[in-house]
Amino acid sequence: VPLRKLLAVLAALLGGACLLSYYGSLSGSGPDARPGPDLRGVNRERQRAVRAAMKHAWSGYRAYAYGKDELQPLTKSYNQRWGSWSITLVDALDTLYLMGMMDEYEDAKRHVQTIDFSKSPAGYRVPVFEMTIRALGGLLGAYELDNDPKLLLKAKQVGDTLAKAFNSPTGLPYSWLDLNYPKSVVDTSLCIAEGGTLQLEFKKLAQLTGDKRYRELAERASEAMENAERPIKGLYPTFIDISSGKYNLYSSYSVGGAADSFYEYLLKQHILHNMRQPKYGQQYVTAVEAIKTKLVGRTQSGMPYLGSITSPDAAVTTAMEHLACFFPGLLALGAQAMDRPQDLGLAEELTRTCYLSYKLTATGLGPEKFQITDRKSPRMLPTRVGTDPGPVVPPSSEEGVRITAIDSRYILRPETIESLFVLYRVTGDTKYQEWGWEIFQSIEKYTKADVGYAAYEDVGKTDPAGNRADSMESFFLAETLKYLYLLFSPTSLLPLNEYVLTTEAHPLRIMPN
Ligand code: DMJ
Repeated sequence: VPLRKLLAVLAALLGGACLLSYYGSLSGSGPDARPGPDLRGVNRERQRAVRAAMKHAWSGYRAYAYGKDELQPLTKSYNQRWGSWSITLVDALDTLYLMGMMDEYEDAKRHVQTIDFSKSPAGYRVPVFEMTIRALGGLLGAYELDNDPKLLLKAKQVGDTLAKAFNSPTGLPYSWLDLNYPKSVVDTSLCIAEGGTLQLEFKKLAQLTGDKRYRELAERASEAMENAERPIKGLYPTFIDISSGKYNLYSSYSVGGAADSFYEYLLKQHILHNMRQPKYGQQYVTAVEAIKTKLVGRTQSGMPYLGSITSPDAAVTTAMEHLACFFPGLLALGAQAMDRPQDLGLAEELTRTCYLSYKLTATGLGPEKFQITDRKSPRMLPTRVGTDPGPVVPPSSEEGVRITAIDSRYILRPETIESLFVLYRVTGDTKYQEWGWEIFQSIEKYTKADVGYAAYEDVGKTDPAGNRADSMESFFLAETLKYLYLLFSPTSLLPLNEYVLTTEAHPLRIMPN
């Protein structure tokens, strides 16, 4: 006990993460349990720099937007576009904790007690998916680290509010809730990310409260999505009708926005259940096989990207969304968790594509949507429908390809850094740390404002003053900075054989079954 105490005090003095296990344990098994890099070296410096970025983001929020939803960094003001649930503060709790910013954490935790998650302003419609991943996930993630029962009570309050959305004929949740009316807002169409990204949070809430009702709601939604008829085995149309439970067969198929985290939660539910409920693992594997065949395109020289299709036989589109850049990390996590080494090569190639989408712009920031083409033969390869693109030789140098922004904004999103983090954990290859450090420096150079960090309008333009936008999304603190911090930390900080990270990067302990 005295040694552990001493370590804890040392940890606090060093200003690193406050988790005793961070310093006190390198136990576990599997590739993820390798001892991490020496924190006295360059990664210690990098970790400090990321922590300083979090301090800057938080102190801006604290000074100009405390208790409000989002800081508006350029006008030094705030907005309440998330129903006045202090969303930045709630989403950032576990990042503060992990980085050992304990004064800020305790201060934020006190504020949480003042939020009434059963109410929202007149006329405001609560977005069920966003509030699940940001508010419920944020409170659960903090509770998993800190064990303060007051956090769990607040998580329960959020869960009880959001549970009202499942009151539909099919069990699929409504997208929006108006808490000032007796019923949910009745809408018909739901995207699969909305229906399939509640399961980790609701199942964890059921485990921690002992109330199985939350788990049943999540499972009923999953079953409705799994059992509805679909034309392509393993792929799910992006939209489903809430009342009939039928997919809209004219919607597109992709792993980008509106679909992304649906696929993520197939694998992550399997992991959360400690691999003891094989059906989610099987669904994930079937999905991955279909995604590899239908949604991976290649340039002439073989650089892969992730596009979308609009019908079973259509060619994959040539545009890739930043949002889809989470997928290489998921593939790598699945390669490890499902013992599918055959997925790792594609995971590495796609991570490189996402990294190049940053590296090859003028700012080193990645666009919201882009096309990757070869410099020599910029025409895209006609897509081979119905075949796994298979191994091909990538261009010999990074200069062999070009990035064209289709939507040139960078809104402080995390997905590429998330994949760098997972790839680093799974492969141990330190090039992912180097790539993450490059990206972090671009974030510092172009998006850091006097107060907080600001979204960027055009990654092709190097004039920060003319390109910063007055927005700092909560996921910048919840995800982008957390993944960067973890990338430079020992692997014993949130080992992936003990925790699963939600789509908003909130850590949940893997359950016994
Ligand atoms: C986050 O809120 C979540 O990762 C979500 O699943 C989609 N992407 C945003 C951040 O880009």
